[in-house]
Amino acid sequence: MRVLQTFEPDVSSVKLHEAITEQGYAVVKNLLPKAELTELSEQLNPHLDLVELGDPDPFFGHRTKRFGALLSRCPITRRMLTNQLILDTADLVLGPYCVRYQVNYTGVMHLAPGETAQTMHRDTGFYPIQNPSPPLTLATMWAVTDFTEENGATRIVPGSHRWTDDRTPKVAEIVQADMPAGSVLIYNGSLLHGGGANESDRDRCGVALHYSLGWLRQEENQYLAISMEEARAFPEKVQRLMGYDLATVNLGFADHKHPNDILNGNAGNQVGTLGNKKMMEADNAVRRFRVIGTDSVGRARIDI
Ligand SMILES: O=C(O)CCC(=O)C(=O)O
Ligand SMILES: [Fe+2]
Repeated sequence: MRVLQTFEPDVSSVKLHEAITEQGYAVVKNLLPKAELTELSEQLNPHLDLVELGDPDPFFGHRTKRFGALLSRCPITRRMLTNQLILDTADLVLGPYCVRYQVNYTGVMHLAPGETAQTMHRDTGFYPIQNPSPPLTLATMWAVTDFTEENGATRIVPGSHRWTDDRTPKVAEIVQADMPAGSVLIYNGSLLHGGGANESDRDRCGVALHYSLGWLRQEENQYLAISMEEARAFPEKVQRLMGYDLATVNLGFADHKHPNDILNGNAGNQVGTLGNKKMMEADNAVRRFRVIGTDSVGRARIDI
């Protein structure tokens, strides 16, 4: 069994960036303070109670409860989303490839006893970009309960974010993100991974908050998942991450006005600034993607 790459909460973002670049992931133990973990559970529970098991799609799991719109349903996730260590790490991982990164997905993955292992996949599978590619998304999976090998801790394949699409992992290449509640698994969305099998007699609960390059379509549509009225009351940092911001100069405006001004009712009737000199400079510094092949390659989901 390979050893899981785990860090203490005082780890630097530089170290995490290094680990994620090299191995595709890092685990930070106990990053969420106990009081916040309790608050998170309390905010999740009423919603979990309403979800029925039995999703017909095996990928989503017959014994897994899922729901999204977490920035609305669980206010504490707004704080988790803007955790400084995570944002500093996202700046380093995603920053070179976009002017702004954004929320890609928010959701709960709650595995009841008896759930089987999920198909190994890349979260970036729906973007028609061959692997290996530069980072497209950065995922965080926060352990709400302990994650153990027995209860279905996320299975990951270290280094697989650098693999080509046709490579299948061997069992010996898989590691489980065994971590205590309050810890977080941070991974490049191109890393092969999947939920584990829950062979324990307790639920395994995780909260996923994903980020993506600002010029990609978001997996969870934040503008529909959360009403504008509600988003208006969020901290501006959260609003901007949701997408109420320009992704770069002239990208993401509404009626030729800045989306954050539209949201907050500050746009007026004038055409707004759709980027400034600083943003243009940042845009010029973004690394360019170059297409080196156009072969048709299938979207790999691997049962292992
Ligand atoms: O539940 C997990 O540990 C991972 C789930 C996952 O990767 C997914 O649903 O995309
Ligand atoms: Fe996934």
